Amino acid sequence: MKDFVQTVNSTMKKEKNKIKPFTFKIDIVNKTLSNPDSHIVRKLSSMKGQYLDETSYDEMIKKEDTVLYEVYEKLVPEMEGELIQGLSIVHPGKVGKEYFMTKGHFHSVLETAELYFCLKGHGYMMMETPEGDWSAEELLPYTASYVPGRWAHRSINVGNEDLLMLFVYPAHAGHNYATIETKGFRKLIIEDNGNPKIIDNPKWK
Ligand code: PAN
Ligand code: ZN
Repeated sequence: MKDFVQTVNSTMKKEKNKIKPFTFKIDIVNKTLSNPDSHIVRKLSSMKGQYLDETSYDEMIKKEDTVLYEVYEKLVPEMEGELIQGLSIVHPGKVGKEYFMTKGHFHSVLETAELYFCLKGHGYMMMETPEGDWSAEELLPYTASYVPGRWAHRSINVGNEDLLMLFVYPAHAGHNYATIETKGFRKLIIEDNGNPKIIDNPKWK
C-alpha cells in the first residue's frame, strides 16, 4: 500500500453548528493524539523526485517503502474562523545525505499562516515565498515557529529521534502540493560532517 489517510471518526466533516468546545491530549511517548479524526502516513514512495540523491532513493525504496512521517489531526469545519490542529511526527533518517522531511506545501489560500510548536526532537522549518525569499528556522523542544501567509513550509528532521510538533492553521487554508512537487524548494538541508548544512537545490526550477 502507498500512503494512506485513515479517517478514524465518522464525523470528519463536522458541521459548523455541531462543533462543540473540545480538549485533547498529546501523548509524546506513544506519539499520538487522543481521539484523532484522521491519521496520515507518508512513505518514501510519495516523495519521488523530491530528494537530491536519486540513486540512494531508488536503492532504499527497493528494500522498503519506509514511513517518513505521520500526521494526526483534529478536524473542524473547513471554514474561515475555525482552526485545524494536529500532531506531526517526522521520523529520523536520511536519503543519501538529505534528512527525512515532509512533502511541503503552500496553502491554497496563500495568505493563511500557521503555527508550529516543537514538542520533541531537532529539526528545521524550511520556508519560501513565491517572490523568492527563503528562511530555515531551527526547531527545538518548546520553540514555536511562525509560518506567515504566502510562505511554503516543509519540516525537516535533522536529529536522531522523532521530531514531534503541534501545528495549528486556519481551517479554510487548503493545501497546494503541486507547486513544490514541480519546482522543489530553493534550499535543501543535508548532513555535512555530522551537522546540518543548508545548500542550494540544484534541481530547483
Ligand atoms: C501540516 C502538514 C504536516 C505534513 O499539518 O500538513 O506537517 O506535511 P505535508 O502536508 O507537507 O505533507 C500543515 O502544514 N498543514 O497545513
Ligand atoms: Zn501548512
